[in-house]
Amino acid sequence: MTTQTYDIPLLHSDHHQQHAPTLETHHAKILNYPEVPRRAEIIRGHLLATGLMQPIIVETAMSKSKLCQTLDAGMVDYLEAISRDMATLTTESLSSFYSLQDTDPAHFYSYPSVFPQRDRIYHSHQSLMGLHGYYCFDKDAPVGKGTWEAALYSATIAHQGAGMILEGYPLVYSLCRPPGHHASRDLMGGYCYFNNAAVATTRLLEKGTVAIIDIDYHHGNGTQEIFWNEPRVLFTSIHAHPDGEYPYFTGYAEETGGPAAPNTNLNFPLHAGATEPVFLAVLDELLTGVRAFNPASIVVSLGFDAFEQDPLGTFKLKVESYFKIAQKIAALQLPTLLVQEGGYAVDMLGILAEQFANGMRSL
Ligand code: SP5
Ligand code: ZN
Repeated sequence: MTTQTYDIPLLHSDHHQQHAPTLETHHAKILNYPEVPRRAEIIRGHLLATGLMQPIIVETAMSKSKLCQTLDAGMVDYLEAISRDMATLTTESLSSFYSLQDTDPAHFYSYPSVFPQRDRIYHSHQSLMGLHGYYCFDKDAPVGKGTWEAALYSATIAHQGAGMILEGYPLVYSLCRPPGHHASRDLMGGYCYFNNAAVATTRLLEKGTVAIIDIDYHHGNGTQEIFWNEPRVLFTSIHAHPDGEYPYFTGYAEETGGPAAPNTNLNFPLHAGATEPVFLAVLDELLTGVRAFNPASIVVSLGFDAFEQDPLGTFKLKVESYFKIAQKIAALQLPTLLVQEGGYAVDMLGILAEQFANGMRSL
């Protein structure tokens, strides 16, 4: 008897471990930062134990010039500069500037405290703190000394995954961390620095049109913005309604694409507490839109925060829901790149990822 192994490439790297903020604020309350290194470690460990996956360690970072085919060079350079600056901090320099913070430089993360509006800047020079806010849309993209490498390798994992799809693999799992879908060309936020799914999509455009299916609980405002006016990319998303959920300003069904790309943006906002039947019915509608677009390949922005146990979400998806969602996406029978986004019920993430990978096996 031969044992059949099903080898889905699983691309990952250890560099994310050096990006580990511990705190975020919410209405002036200090909370634990939910986007922790263990998220990726649990998924990697669990998926490798299934025997479904072929592990590939990404060892070489993509070039900045490739990154800047999708992202703004000023933002990329800035993240590198501030992250390297953080590495030069000493306990003395820290305590004099940030007397209220943790004064261990290894644990220090810079948070923006002002968000300069771009039509209200009168001087070409800006301080590092001014620039941090300049490249953020919220306060939830803290930068430490390991953040640059983590973000760069996360984007590289997505880029290399797209390369494997171009080589002919039907299904690839890019285990990106930090996540990316809230970040746009020139703005970071929502635990996101570089938009990994967008970097992958840009590369996949070599092969033809691309449809992005974003099932993270939160709207992928960054991805939507990057491809807003791009007729070769269909962005589709199911997420919590922006009236009551982060990111609050995008995700409405009325957002359908820019003047050069009408009807290439499909948003399906759901009310808080949405259950599996509601989610799957809307997914069918979304997939009808994807089929009509007739893409050459698919990028799934794979968040697990619509799961019922997620501490940030309100949806009620079950473990098996992720198998069913994947089956429906696999039924498109198109080359598919999975790009890891959010999901904060950390102990369950491996199980959810396995369900999803199993559901995709008909590809
Ligand atoms: C990639 C991704 O999933 N980013 C999500 C960013 C969500 N940020 C909003 C944080 C809201 C504060 N947390 C409240 C915890 C309630 N238990
Ligand atoms: Zn999310």
